[in-house]
Amino acid sequence: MKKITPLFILTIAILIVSACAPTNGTLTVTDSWARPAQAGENGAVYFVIENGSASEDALLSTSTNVAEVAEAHMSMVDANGVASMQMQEAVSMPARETVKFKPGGLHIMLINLKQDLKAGDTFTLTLNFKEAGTIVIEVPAQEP
Ligand SMILES: [Cu+2]
Repeated sequence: MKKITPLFILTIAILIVSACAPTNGTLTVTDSWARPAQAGENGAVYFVIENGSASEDALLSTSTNVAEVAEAHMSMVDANGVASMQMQEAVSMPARETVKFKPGGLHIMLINLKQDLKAGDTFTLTLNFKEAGTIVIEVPAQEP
């Protein structure tokens, strides 16, 4: 009598966690950098946020020790070619999408820097999300 032996397949999931990618399991922040700037000036921070979850989230606020205020802005150019920036109350993070903060678009404006940001310096920026909570990232200052 033949006996069929069930084949058990063991699936091993390997979770690779990058030391450079702060994540809370749903949101991952990468490629952060800031423009070099001097104390008293305004600075700008850029990064990429990937929402790997099936639900929408939103970036509600940001803060840092190196500036009086850190807020999300959107750069835009109107029909007359005039550039301006608009403060964003919340930046939507659609499910399973990547949102890029980059020159000419979304950025975190550092208003009234308390210290110089020289190329090679790093500082921390705290990001507060509606669903995901708080993520703290390390931001290097570097030339674009
Ligand atoms: Cu701005």
